[in-house]
Amino acid sequence: MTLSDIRAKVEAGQRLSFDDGLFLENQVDLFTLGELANLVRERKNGNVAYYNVNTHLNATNVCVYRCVFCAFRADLKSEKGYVMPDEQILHRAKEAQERGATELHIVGGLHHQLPYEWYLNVVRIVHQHYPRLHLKAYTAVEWDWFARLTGRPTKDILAEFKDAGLGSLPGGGAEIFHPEVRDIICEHKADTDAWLRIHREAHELGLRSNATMLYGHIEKPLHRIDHLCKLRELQDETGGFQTLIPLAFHPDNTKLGIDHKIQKPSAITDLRMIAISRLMLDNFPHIKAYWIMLGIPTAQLALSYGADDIDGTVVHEKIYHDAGSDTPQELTVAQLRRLIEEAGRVPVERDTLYHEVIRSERDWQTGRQLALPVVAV
Ligand code: V47
Ligand code: SF4
Repeated sequence: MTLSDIRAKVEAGQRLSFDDGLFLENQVDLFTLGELANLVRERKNGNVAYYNVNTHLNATNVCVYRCVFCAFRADLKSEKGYVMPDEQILHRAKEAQERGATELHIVGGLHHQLPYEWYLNVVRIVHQHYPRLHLKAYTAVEWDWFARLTGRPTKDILAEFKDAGLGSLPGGGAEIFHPEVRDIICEHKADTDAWLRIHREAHELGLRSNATMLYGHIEKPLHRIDHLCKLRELQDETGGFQTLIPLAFHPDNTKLGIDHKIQKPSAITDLRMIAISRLMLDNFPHIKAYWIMLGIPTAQLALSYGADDIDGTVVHEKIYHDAGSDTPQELTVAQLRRLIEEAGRVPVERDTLYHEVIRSERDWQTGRQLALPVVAV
């Protein structure tokens, strides 16, 4: 295999193999990766870069699990631990609505004592009071926890939440699927089969979802390519994934960072991950450069290395800021648009399901569907 073979495949829109992926990882320089990934990116999404107006809600940080990469979690009795009362949750949703947000991104810890009904209630009350907010809620790890709490199948639980107002699933909890890594960084929580099964079930129920990959710690190129191939396989089956968000490990305040003396990945690694993800995931419509995690300059560059989305205004972010991120908590729409334009792309506001948002001030309407997934659910 040579670079020209891979280039020919990319130009012809053909799928890259696992071995092609390893070749990209081990033998191809950043600029060539960027050139090839940009070809795919522009073929799929033209010159557009998407953003959305959203807010995060982490209703509790208390967590029974102890993923060694996580600086967000708190022990049950720790001073750092919190559980938001309903009033605070509704206040956060009200604030989001008043700012013109179209989406609330809801994830958190798996609390030792809170019952299943508490998590359901979060979605139910927010949806009842603010039905226009799309609720992108709970990772596969949380759905797996709800099944453990109730003894019920995850698909039933997803269906119950959908009736209560759940709009889609975020991509968290995927980390690295390969057991050589997963067994070290988060051996106790939902395993790979569970993560993939839950996303399959969500897609079967007509819910769309995102996927993530946590890189820049103890994983090797083969683990990352294996991860991407597993996601691609499920997407072939269901077509329900919208975007992959490659997540750079932030080591501050984490056991993994301290034990393995890990430095935050460099901008070069970040851009390589974005480009390789774009090249391997031929059936994912979007690749997201999450600005909170990458920092603004790298997120801007990523828009020329395969990414077509930079996530949203965000406002209240804890997972990365607890782990040492020095990005701001919030970007205004004007700032998001300017950073996209500066990168030479055309900013387009999207809703969670990639419909265009047509806005006059804080009022908004949903427009046409943008860049659909390749396979219909
Ligand atoms: O699953 C936790 C990661 C994820 C650290 O779906 C860390 O649109 C780096 O999934 N360093 C949660 N990463 C965040 C997430 C996400 C973010 C933005 C958009 C979407 C979406 C999803 O954060 C976790 C884990 O992989 N994470 N701690 C850390 N120290
Ligand atoms: Fe808990 Fe999620 Fe942190 Fe793991 S990553 S310790 S499941 S909050």
